[in-house]
Amino acid sequence: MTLGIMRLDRTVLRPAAAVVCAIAVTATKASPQACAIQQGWKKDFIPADARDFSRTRVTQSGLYRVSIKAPDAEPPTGKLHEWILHVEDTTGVAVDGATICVDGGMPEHGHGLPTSPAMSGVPDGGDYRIDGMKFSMSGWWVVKFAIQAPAGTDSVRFNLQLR
Ligand SMILES: [Cu+2]
Repeated sequence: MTLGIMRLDRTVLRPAAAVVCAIAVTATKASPQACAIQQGWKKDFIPADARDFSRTRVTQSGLYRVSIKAPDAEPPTGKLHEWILHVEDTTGVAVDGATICVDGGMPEHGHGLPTSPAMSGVPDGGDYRIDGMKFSMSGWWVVKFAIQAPAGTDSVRFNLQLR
């Protein structure tokens, strides 16, 4: 079975997640706490018929509403690209000044993203640019964002089915 491989991957990928956080923190001079809650995506296994592929989702504790504004269509595989993530509170007011950490992977395969995406630039009207996104293959991917802002730290996950 693949259990042995998954366990190995988890061990190997932990330093990679720490690197993602370090980059994000350097870019925004924020505390590293926002990254601490993002490590659980591999345990969030969802059966195929129960996966929600919405582009807009409310964070786990209900603090923020997060949308993938770009790419418009299905993200490419095997190609470096950027995402624009929109963050607002649940009344629709844009949230600027957040620190966003990125993690993700394929729960069915036990591997993470091939790159270490991080937010870059200054958020504008609740829009955050995430650089360095890349998906190495087709299939079910989970991308998880940890969002730290004055209203609190929360996380949101998106499911993607890439062809
Ligand atoms: Cu895979």
